Amino acid sequence: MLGWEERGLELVHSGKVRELYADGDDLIMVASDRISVYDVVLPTPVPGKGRVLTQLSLWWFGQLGDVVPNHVISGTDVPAEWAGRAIRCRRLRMLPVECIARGYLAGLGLASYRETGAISGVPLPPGLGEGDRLPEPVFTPTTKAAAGHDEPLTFDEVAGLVGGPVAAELRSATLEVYRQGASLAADRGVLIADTKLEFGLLPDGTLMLADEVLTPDSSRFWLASEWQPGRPQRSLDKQFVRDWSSGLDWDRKPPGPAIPAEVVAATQARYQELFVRLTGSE
Ligand code: PZK
Repeated sequence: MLGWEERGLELVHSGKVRELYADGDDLIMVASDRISVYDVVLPTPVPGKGRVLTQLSLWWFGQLGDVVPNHVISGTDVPAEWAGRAIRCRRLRMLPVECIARGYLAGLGLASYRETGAISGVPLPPGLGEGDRLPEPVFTPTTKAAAGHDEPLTFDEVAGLVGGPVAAELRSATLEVYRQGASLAADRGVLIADTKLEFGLLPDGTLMLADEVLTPDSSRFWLASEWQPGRPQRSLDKQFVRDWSSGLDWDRKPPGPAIPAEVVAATQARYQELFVRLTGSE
């Protein structure tokens, strides 16, 4: 079989768990079976993870196509070696903002709220605690740092980066994708606490949803039946890996530990269960 180099593809970006290739004018995004916890990629893959996340993302792009157009060209016209875990997409002019929507208080949103009572300049009511549902979803964008951590941006700072009209489009598209996605997921017993979206522009200025959408790598998924505000929530996908690794003598710095087979198997089953629950298909 020809490898990607012999087929004239060019590796344009290698992320922690995904790669991006150029194929002529198109891009091909390839999801691996690598898994990260506490931002560290572990040496043991979770077989099938790349396929489940790719198929979930494709399903969401289809569900959300009437909210905002997206970069997908094809989920099948990809090199055979990546079948099922790659997406052919349109190359866009990417906007330098991580577009985050939050419907529940967790992670960096919780940290910011505890310090200032606000997230990304949006004031929230007093008295909220960890895991609480917010009265309204909020747009909490950040920078896209090449290295190090992303920094919160206010709406006015986003407007300074991309212009006022595009900033307004980003905010409304992000909140609408979150609202529709979270509502559909909640009907199926899954809470989406927050999600990170990326957008780009066509040459004519049309805003397009890019990257991956509403996967557990870009969002916090909680099982509705397990939701207990007031404490940290169990993550639907990586909880077995977290629980197992918290019992180790590991400082959460690379290199991470190898994952035992039973933890891999339980994690595979969680990804598959999430896919079936949300999409209703195997
Ligand atoms: C693009 N990334 C992040 C994603 C990685 C890195 N449609 C597009 N057009 C132009 N650029 C991008 C996209 C998309 N999506 C996305 N960087 C550039 C990224 C996946 C794997 F390694």
